[in-house]
Amino acid sequence: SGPLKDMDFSVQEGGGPRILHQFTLEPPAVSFRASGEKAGIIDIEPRTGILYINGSLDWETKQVHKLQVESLDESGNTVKGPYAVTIYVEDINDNPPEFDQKRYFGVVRQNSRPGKPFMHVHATDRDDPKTPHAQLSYSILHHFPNPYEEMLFQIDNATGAISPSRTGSYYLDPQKQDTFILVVFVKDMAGTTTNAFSSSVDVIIVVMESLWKAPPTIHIKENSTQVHPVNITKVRSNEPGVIYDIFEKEKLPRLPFSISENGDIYVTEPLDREEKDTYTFFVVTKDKGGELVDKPLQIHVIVEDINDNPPVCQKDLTVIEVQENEREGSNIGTVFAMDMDKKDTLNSRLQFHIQSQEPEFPMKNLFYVQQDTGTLHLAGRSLSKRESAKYFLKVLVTDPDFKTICDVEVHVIDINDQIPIFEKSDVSIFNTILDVPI
Ligand SMILES: [Ca+2]
Ligand SMILES: [Ca+2]
Ligand SMILES: [Ca+2]
Ligand SMILES: [Ca+2]
Repeated sequence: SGPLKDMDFSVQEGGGPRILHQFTLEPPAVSFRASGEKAGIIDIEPRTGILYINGSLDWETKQVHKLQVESLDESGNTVKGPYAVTIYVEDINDNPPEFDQKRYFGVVRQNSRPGKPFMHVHATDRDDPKTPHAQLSYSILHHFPNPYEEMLFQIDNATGAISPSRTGSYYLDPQKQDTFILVVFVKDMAGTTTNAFSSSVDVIIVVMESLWKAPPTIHIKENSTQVHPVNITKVRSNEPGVIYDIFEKEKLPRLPFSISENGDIYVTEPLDREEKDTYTFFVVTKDKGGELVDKPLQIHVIVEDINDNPPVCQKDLTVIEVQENEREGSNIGTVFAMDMDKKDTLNSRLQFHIQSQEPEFPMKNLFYVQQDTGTLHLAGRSLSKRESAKYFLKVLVTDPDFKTICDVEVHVIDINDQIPIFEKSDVSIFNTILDVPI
């Protein structure tokens, strides 16, 4: 108790009738009077000065009650005051959290990124949000069906955002199970005490097929004469408004592909299979903040061969030596040629023909070439150096569209040419040559 002055009080809500204070009378005052936000239960006893509450205050109804108190003399005139008496109501946890909806419906696409929310639940608690009484924590109580060890869905316990778990991102498949029911639980007191209030709600989730799928391997014919860029495929995100981008896997000096803002993929220039025959890159989607939205998709491109390379002779001139005593039919050497087009296809299939022989003495067709291997053989007879020491052959090498001529020179040699044996007279000539001063 004490004399009349400004005073503040804190009262817990729901506490029942009580006395807060007693003001002492100071002559000539004989009584007190209270006015203001009395809520029908707060008052002061005029003669004793007892300030009391005749019932329970409710924080959710009114958090502060402001009253004015004055003291009066016999004639009812104010002696002191009015003074401010303020009663602050303290919250207690007397309200359970309640979900905003009777039940929730959500749609999730197959292959969604783990942790990417596709829906939210939300509950409200009427208690003081500045206290744990209205701090809510969400969790998944039941998961029907629950076919894997880890749940397919997860909930952010603070925000109520529901997203696929890592397992869900991998296994969700509308072909296997297209509907799930989650029972989501919410507790106040931040979920930390067992005597918190709680509520639950059903969440029905439908799984839909993903639009975000890698297209099958793309085949592009090399050296296309079409006007570029040429649309080759498209991708579509499950999310609206994403930004598409291409992410290069190989460290290429340039990547001849682009993607439009709606996911159409283009080749930007003609490709050359002989330069590079496959391309692999990723398509990604990002949100406005630059965060990845979908899992990157791998795009695989195969450059298809066309016959755009003629055969090439390995040497400008192939020189072959043949001894006079080589028998007819003998293999005397090979004309080598290659073709840059795709191996083991007709585009690089080479065939060989002898187009001409110089001189045609003592007859034509002294040689033949195996048409699929390029090996040269003596035809009908052995060669004689006295008839001709050299023959010039033009060998025609063809693929299905191109032809190339490879030059071959055949040297006819005898044993003595091959292994020089110097007779005495020859040696003296040799020495004479060496003796000549330069
Ligand atoms: Ca509460
Ligand atoms: Ca309360
Ligand atoms: Ca070719
Ligand atoms: Ca080619």
